[in-house]
Amino acid sequence: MAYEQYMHWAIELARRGFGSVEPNPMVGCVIVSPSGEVIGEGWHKQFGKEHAEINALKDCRLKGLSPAGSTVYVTLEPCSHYGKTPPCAAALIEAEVSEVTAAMEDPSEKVAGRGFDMLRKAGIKVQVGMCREQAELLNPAFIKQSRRSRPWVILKWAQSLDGYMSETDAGGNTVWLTSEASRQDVHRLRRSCDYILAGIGTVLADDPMLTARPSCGRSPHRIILDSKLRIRLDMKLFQSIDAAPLTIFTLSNDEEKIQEIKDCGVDVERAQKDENGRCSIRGVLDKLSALKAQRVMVEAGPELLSEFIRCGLADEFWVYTAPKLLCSAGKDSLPEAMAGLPRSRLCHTEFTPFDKDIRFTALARDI
Ligand code: AOF
Ligand code: ZN
Repeated sequence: MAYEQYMHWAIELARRGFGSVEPNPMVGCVIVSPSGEVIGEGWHKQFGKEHAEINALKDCRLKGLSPAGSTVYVTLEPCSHYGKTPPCAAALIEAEVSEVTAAMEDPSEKVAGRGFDMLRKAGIKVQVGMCREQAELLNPAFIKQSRRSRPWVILKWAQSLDGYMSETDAGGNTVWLTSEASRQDVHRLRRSCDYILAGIGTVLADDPMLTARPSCGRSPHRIILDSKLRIRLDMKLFQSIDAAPLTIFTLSNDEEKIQEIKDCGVDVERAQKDENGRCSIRGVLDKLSALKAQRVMVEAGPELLSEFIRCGLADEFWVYTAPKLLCSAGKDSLPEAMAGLPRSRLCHTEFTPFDKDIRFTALARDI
């Protein structure tokens, strides 16, 4: 096996943590014997639980093999700190491995090169940078938050083949456009995010809960942009406060309604006004940055989605296309809302089938 193949496998293992490890990074690790045999595999499986290296060492020992003298391929610098778990660098030293090949440094303040220093001081050979770009793509939000203290914004929407976002039945109720498989995938995406943001238009039209189901212990904090405070207290968002916190950003001065909302255990924040007299999305993102938000998902209608794109605030896209033609020139037409936007230079595009739907994912720019 060429050496890069070991790192490719570690990257594949890392991906298995998606939707369970955040806000920690996804990390994978492969332990290779001097004869080139993979003797241990591990990945970070759940937030707060063992890191990838510890799981790989455990795997090795469970097979009755010794990691002494081996080479460790890991997608991120082994940590040096006592967090929810003891430092991985110390565990690798104790295991007497000979070499550590890491794809990238850990950019977070608490590690930032100290893991490599510990290993080198213990006489372990350290190499950094193998498959760096692919490893960085595993954790763009973690990297952006560590380096620039700004959240990573993911725009998600579902559409018909002809670019409409909602379908209504004869009674005027919104019906699902995409398959059950796509919807399950969306819930995993929600679990990977710390905040989920929607506009009041979507809330009034769909009465969504915006929680992750099943939550597996993690459902994003819900943010609603509602400049005129049109939200109603009987909406599902209010009935699911125990499942996930809810904050409403508004420009309204209706103190009575604000108090009523607050009495339900919901936070109400004053938004800044943008040039169109609506809640400023930049202002909201500034507030979320101050709260160290890492992954902010936007599940909104075409207007708010295109506003994020127009302002250059979108980092990543998740678009589910269902094999349906709605042919209804309704308000929720994406082509209309997005016409005139600067031509995007999407990169790292991927197409994945979900039952009869296609999921398209892309980054707005290179990381
Ligand atoms: C590693 N291997 O698999 C991961 C690392 O709170 P803790 O103890 O879980 O530490 C979380 C931090 O550890 C996280 O912010 C990142 O810097 C690093 N993640 N490090 O050696 C891993 N997931
Ligand atoms: Zn660690």
